[in-house]
Amino acid sequence: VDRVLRGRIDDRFSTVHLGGLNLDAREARAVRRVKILGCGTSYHAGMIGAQMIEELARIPADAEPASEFRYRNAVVDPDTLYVAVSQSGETYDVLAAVQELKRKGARVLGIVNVVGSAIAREADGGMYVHAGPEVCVVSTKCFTNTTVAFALLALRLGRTRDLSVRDGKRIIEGLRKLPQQISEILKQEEEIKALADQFANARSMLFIGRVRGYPVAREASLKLKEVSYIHAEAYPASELKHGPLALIEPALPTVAIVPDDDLLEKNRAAMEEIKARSGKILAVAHQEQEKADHTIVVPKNEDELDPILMGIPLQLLAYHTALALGRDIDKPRNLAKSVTV
Ligand code: F1P
Repeated sequence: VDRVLRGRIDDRFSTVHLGGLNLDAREARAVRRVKILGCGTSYHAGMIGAQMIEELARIPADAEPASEFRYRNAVVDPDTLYVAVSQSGETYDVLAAVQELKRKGARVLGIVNVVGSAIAREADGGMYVHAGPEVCVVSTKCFTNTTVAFALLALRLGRTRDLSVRDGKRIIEGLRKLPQQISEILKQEEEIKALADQFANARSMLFIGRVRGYPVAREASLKLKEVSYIHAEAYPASELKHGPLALIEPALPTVAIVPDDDLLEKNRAAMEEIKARSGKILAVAHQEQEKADHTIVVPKNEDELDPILMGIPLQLLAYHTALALGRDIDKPRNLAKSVTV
């Protein structure tokens, strides 16, 4: 995170790599919509990015799996800014989507980790996320850094729009707090390991989150699947009552993302529904949650930046659950460092 932030807030992107954003103030103002494409973890980081862009720049934004986008003859719109996200920079579904977009005349930015990779070379501009060359198959640091890069992109777009100077400063201060806050979360590793030892017996787990918490729930469920091979499903908390409540029973633990924001009471009500059906709950929250059997308390940041921190303890939970089950975390089965077909 330090590496993404260092110099990149103050220089207003002028020296950010991949050629920089390659988007002057007039062009940034002309963007009517942002469409983010990525696969797996990168798609989830893009979901967080889309929310940041809507909240901070008030530009309609959404994320879609590149693997779907490339097959559906999508409308390519000249006023849309496309952003391709990839840790490896080689994922074929993302690359194919970028090439198709470029053929149709779209402007495509890349948010990529591996320097000089295929997607970085194809993109019209963008950012490297500096998550290090040692990244393993399962993306963790890169997820965090990509979300930080999106916060910077949202600020950059917001500066040409509705973002007030006060809000801009507030977010920059928040970003600067992240490295320290992440260290605080990592200090809870022993406690998280003890929880993981309990969850290693589960056959399946449910992850819920609402709005900002939903991409976090999705990513946490993907991490658990990838490294522990425990079945996990992520649901928007608001969709629980539209079907999945039928699944709740003591043998299906739920991980609930419960940030201290204006949706706190709604999220508490969702936990109550689960408790009423004897479901076990692990909450990730900014304060102890009475309805939960366990709470992992994470430091509070600005509301828009909370998702960056809330995924980290759940990466650790997946890691320790996999370790408890004797899985090979660095070489998860059926998973490649970059999916090139
Ligand atoms: C995308 C991805 C990863 C996942 C695994 C397979 O990779 O789905 O999120 O953890 O490595 O590929 P990338 O495009 O971000 O390199």
